[in-house]
Amino acid sequence: MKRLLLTGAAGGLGSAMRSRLKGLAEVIRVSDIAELGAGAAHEDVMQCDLADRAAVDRLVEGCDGIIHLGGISVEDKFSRIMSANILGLHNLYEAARANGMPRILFASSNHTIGFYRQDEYLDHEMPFRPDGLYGVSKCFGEALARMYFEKFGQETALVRIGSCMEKPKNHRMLSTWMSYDDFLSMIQCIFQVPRLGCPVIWGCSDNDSRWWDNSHVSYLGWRPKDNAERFRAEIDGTVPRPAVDHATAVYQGGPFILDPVFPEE
Ligand code: NAI
Ligand code: 15L
Repeated sequence: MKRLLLTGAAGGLGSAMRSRLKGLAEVIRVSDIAELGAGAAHEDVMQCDLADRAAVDRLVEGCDGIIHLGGISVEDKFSRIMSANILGLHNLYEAARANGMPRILFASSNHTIGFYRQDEYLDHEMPFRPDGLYGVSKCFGEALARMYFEKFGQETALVRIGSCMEKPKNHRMLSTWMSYDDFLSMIQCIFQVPRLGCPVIWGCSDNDSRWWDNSHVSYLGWRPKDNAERFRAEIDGTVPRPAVDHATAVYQGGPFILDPVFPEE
């Protein structure tokens, strides 16, 4: 691949993946609304607000692949979610359509299905049950990507990320955790597989207590290697376990279930 675009490169996950992407393409174009500093030799830095249509067109021009992590990543006011995750995503797909339809990895979220219970095992065909406006915006993103696939053939991996961070932080994340190494190997599979289509991919490691079934995407060749179980003793010893009937222990969305719908003021 010649040029791979990473949006959200200044964020938690973006900065963790940024250096790991070296070698996946000749140039990694890193972008965020936030300041990114100087790029490495293999990087091309472009600051960009996803809500700015013309700027997003320039951002996507010349790219053969897009890892789209940019946007609002937690519950927030609808106006902020709308600008980054709804308008911003539409801008990205229109820019992709005008620029040769580079394959896209869309960072969707487990909060599209947060109201399923933790004792349910989900496949990719279960209906959405978003747990807030943030989750709703990710449902919109998945639907938008699906429409661009059916109508124009634009390929996207709809990656419903669980909790991608260095290590799980609580009991829920023993189910939802995805290691950076497993995310990287997923990215490699997504951009290398001859035909991707527009699949939902559950973004979690090979956790003993996972809730999600990825058997429909075995054609990708992705085999996660990590397992959150190795952190169980540490979490049992350091993190208080919520009461069994507390929302964070009942629903897959965990604490997001309890977020209010924020007023616009
Ligand atoms: P983050 O909040 O740390 O990073 C998001 C980045 O997007 C930030 O650097 C922010 O400046 C940028 N951004 C926000 N609005 C923007 C706009 N209008 N234009 C351009 N850039 C904008 O989030 P994190 O944890 O790095 O997540 C990355 C992506 O993965 C997000 O889309 C999030 O929804 C998704 N995700 C992450 C999970 C995780 O465990 N880290 C779990 C599920 C989904
Ligand atoms: C998400 O969608 C968030 O972006 C991230 O910050 C984590 O909280 C994650 O879900 C999670 O559910 O753990």
